[in-house]
Amino acid sequence: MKTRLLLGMLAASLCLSSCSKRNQAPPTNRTDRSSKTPATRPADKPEKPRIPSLIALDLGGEVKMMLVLIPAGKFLMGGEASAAETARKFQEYGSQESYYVGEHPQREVNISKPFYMGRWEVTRPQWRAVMGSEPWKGKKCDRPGAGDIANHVSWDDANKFCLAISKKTGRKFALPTEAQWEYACRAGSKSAFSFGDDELKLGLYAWYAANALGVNEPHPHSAGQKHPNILGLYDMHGNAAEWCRDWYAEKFYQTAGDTDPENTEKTEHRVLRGGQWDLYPDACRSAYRFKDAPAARRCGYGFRVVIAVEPSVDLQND
Ligand SMILES: [Ca+2]
Repeated sequence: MKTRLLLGMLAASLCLSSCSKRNQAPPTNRTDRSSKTPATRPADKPEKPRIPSLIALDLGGEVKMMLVLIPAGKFLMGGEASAAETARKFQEYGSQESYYVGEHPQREVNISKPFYMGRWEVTRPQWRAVMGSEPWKGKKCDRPGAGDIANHVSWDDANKFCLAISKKTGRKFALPTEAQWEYACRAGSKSAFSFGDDELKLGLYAWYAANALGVNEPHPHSAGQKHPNILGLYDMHGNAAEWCRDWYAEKFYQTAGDTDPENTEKTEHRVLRGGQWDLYPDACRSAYRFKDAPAARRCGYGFRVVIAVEPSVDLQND
C-alpha cells in the first residue's frame, strides 16, 4: 500500500513538470519569443560592454586607487530601530535617544545611477600622490602603528583632494552623498551593521573603541585589514570617520526627496558617517549620522571618494 502511495506521489510529482508542459497551450501567434529570437545578435547591434565591478586608477609613482562598482537600486535609509530602542540597546555606552533622532524617519530611497566608490578610505600614499602634503604629520595620532589612512583632514581638505584628483585623472571625483554612503555601507542589509545586528562581531569588520582606543592604539589603522562588506568595501564601519558631500541637517530625512537625496542647503556642519576608531558600536552603525564644521581637522576624520560609471557624467563638487 505504501509502495503504491509512493509511486502515485512520484508520478504526480513528475507530472507537475512534464504534464504541465504537455498541457501548455501552443504558441498562438508569431510573437512567441523562442521562435523569433535569432541564435546570435545581429552584427549591427553589438553586445553592450560589461561594466567592470572593480577598477584601478593610476595616480602615478606606482600608486593606484581601486574603486568598487555600486549598482543603482532602492534601499531603506535611516535607523533600523526607533531612537528610543537604539538608546536602550546601547545604554551601556551612555547612549541617549537624542543621538539618533536625525536617523529618522527611516525611508525608501532610490539611488538612480550606479557609481564607483573607493574600496578603502583614501590612503596616505594616495593623498601624497595627489596633494604632495601630509596633513597628519606631527599630530597627536601620528604615532607608530598609525597605519596608512589619510586622516586629520577637514571637509574642505577632502573637497580639494577631489578637485585635484579629478584634474590628475580626468575623472570627476566627489565625496559621496550620505545617501550613497549609507546605500553602499548597507549593501542590501537592513540591520544595524552591514553584517547583521550582533555588535560582538563588529571587531571582525571594524576598528572601533574596543579594539583601537581601548587597547592603547588611539589612531586609525591601515586599510583593508578587516572583513569587507558584501560589495567589497572595507572599513565602512569604524576606522576613519568619512566626510560626505551633504550639509548636515538633523531633520533632513523628514523633507528629503526619494531619489538621490542630497542636502545642498548650507548649514554650519558637513556630514560624517561610519563612526571611527575611538567610538562605541552605536556610532559605527550603518544609519548613524554625525557632523562637524567643514574646516574641522581631527585625528579621526578621513574620507572616501566616488566617481560616475560613465566618465562623461558630472558629479558636482561644491
Ligand atoms: Ca570608515
